[in-house]
Amino acid sequence: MAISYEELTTKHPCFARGDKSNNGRIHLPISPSCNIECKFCERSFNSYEVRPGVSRTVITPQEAIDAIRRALEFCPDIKVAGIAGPGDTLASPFALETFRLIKKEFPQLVKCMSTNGLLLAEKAQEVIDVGIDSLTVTVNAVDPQIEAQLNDGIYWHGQHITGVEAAKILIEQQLKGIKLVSDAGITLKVNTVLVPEINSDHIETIAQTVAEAGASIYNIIPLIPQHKLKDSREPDCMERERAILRASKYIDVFRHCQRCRADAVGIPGGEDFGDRIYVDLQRLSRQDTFSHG
Ligand code: CLF
Ligand code: SF4
Repeated sequence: MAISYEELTTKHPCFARGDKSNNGRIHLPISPSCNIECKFCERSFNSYEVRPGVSRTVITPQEAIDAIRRALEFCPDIKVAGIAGPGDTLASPFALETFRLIKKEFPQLVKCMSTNGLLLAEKAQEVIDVGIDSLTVTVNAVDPQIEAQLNDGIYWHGQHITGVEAAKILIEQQLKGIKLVSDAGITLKVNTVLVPEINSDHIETIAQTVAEAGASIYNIIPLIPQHKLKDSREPDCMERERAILRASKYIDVFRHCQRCRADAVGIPGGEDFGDRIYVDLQRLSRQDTFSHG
């Protein structure tokens, strides 16, 4: 049985209502590939940038278990084992395989997964059976015309589909997946990347729609202008606050997102132990895919 939302609000740093939490998380950079093409996604392998999409390396499920063991020695406040990249967690089998191992080795840890949701409806039963406690789906629009401005296309059953047609499929699968997983009792968070000229007037509709589909909490992540949206701008404080206020009419809003790396370790916003945990595991740098927290 997955942990309840009420319990997560006290145990999980990214499901905290109100004040910032002092619980920690370890991100396991286990998922190398992605199946969609977000226009703001820029992956990088290095140890210095602090943003989603960046990792020192990609590790194997067994290495993830060793990494958790080491991380708990440095930071006993870690309560959550999360997988958020560097690609999509459902585009390859490694994330679910790792959670199976975590369930056996560290039953006390909250199992947290983040996905773009394209394969969520198809893999919902597997996600439920593996025992995920908290799931995040990134939904940047629920209107295909808007989504198509944020995402170039998807890889869907062996086909590359682009534009509004791709956006329609993505949104349909995301909402269907959110419903299936939340109906099974798993607490669901939705992340939205706030892009001022594209989806800022759409936030209220997204919040209302995902709350109706079963999400419990909502997180608005300010755009980091890069890749094809490098000429867009980051939303200012007023725009963020306005978006939060609008979303709060329908759903709890998480306010302490740190736009974490895919291999972050520690309390979000505090000291990062990633260098000590992943240093032996760094391999040749790769230019592959990215994550979304
Ligand atoms: Fe990681 Fe994401 Fe789980 Fe948190 S991060 S997989 S839900 S354990 Fe948290 Fe970091 Fe923001 Fe993500 S502060 S980027 S929301
Ligand atoms: Fe989008 Fe995440 Fe895939 Fe990058 S890794 S394209 S942000 S879903």
